Amino acid sequence: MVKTEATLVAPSLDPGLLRPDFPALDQKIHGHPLVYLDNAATTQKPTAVLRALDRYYRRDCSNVHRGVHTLSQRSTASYESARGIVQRFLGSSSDREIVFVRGATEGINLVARSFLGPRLEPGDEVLVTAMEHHANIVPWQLVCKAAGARLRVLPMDDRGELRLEELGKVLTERTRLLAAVHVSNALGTVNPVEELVAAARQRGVPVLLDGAQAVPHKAVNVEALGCDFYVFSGHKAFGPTGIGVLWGRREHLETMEPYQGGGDMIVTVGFEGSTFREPPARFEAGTPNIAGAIGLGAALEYLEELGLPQIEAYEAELLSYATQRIGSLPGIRLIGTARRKAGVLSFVVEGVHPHDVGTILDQRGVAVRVGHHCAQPVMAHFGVPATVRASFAFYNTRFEVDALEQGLREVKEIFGP
Ligand code: C6P
Repeated sequence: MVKTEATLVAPSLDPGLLRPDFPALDQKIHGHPLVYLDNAATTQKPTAVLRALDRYYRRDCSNVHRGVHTLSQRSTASYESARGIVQRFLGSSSDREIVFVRGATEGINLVARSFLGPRLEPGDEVLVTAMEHHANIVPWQLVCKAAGARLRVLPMDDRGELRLEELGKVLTERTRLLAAVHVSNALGTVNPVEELVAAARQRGVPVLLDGAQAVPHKAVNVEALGCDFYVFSGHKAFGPTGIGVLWGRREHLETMEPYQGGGDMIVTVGFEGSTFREPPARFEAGTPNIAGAIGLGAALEYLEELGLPQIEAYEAELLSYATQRIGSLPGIRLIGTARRKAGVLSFVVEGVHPHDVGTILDQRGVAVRVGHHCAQPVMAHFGVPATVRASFAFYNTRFEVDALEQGLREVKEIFGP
C-alpha cells in the first residue's frame, strides 16, 4: 500500500491509494479500462502476494518437512509461518487447528469424509441452509447416501434471509451436523451465524461454517463464532488459487481418520499397516501447495494491514451506493435484498438473458459473472435460471459502479424497452 500522511493519521480506506498494489486492475479490455466486478469468483492479487510467490520460486524453492539443507529449511519455515498467520487471522488458539487444503470445497469434503461419514447412521440428518453453494450441499449428500442418512434444509424468505423461526423444525435429535454459509455467494446475505451456532450447540450439534465469501469482507474470529469447523479459499481472499484453509477444533481433528494417504502424513509405514501423524500433518498428504500457502500468508497480512473493519465499512458504503444506482434502473430485479449483505449485487434484467448482459458488459470492460453461481437451489427459490452478479472488493470504486450502470443502460437500449 502507498502510505501517505493521510492514511497514517486517518485509517479509513482509500481505493485510489490501493489500486496500484493490484497490477491486473490496470489494463484495458476492448479499449475500456477494466472494471473488475467478479470478486466473488476470484480476487485480483496484490504485489505483496506476487512478490512472496516470486521469492519462493526464485530463491527458496524446495520441498518442505523433508530436507536438512538450507533451502528446505527456508521453505519449511515460510510454509509453517503461513500457518501461524492463518491462525492469528482466524483467532484460533493453535496452529495445529489449521489444515492447508486446496480450497473451501476440499475443506468441506474433508470434514464430510473424515468427521461426519464415520459418525452417520441410517435415519440421521445433516442440516444445511437454502442458500448454500453446491460445495456445501453435494459432499453431505454423498456421505448421507452412503449411510442412509438425509439432508434437511433451513428455508429462506424472498429477501434471501434465513427463516430462523423454522430452525426448531429442522434441527432435530437426529441432526448430526449443521453446515451453513457465512455469507452467500449468490445473494450476498450475511447470515446470523452466531444464532445458528448457539441453537446447534444447545443440542450438541457440531457446526461447519463456509466462510469462502466472508473472509475477504469482514473480520472472522472462530473462537467468538463458537463453530467447530470453518473453511475458506485463498483465491477469494487475494491469495493464490489452489490453496485454502480448514480450521477445525483440535478435539475434533484428533479424532478424525486421514482424508488421503501418502507421504508426510505418516509416522510409520509397513505392509501390515501404517500409523499417522497428529493433525494438521495427518490431513496434508503429499507435497503441499507450498507457494500457495506462502502467498496466502502474504495476502492475509495485507488484509490485516488494511484493517478488516475498514474494509467492511468501505464496502458497505459501496454496496449501498450500487444497490441504489442499479436497483433504481427500470427493468432490473434485484435477487437478494437481505438487511445484512456483503460484497454481492445479484440481479436480472427484464427480457434479457443474463449471458447477453454479461457479454455486452464485457465489451465495455465490465467483468461480472452470469449464471447460477453454483447455487442452483437459490435460483430455483427465486424462479430464475441465472442472474447477473456484480461482486465487489475494497479496490472497487463508485466510478466503477457508474460504469456498470452505464453498461446496463446500453443493454436496455440494445434490447429495447
Ligand atoms: N464460489 C463464485 O463465483 P472453491 O471453488 O473451493 O474455491 O470455493 C467454493 C465455494 C464454496 N462456498 C462458497 C460460498 C463459494 O462462493 C464458493 C465459490 C465461486 O461464487 C465459484 S462458483
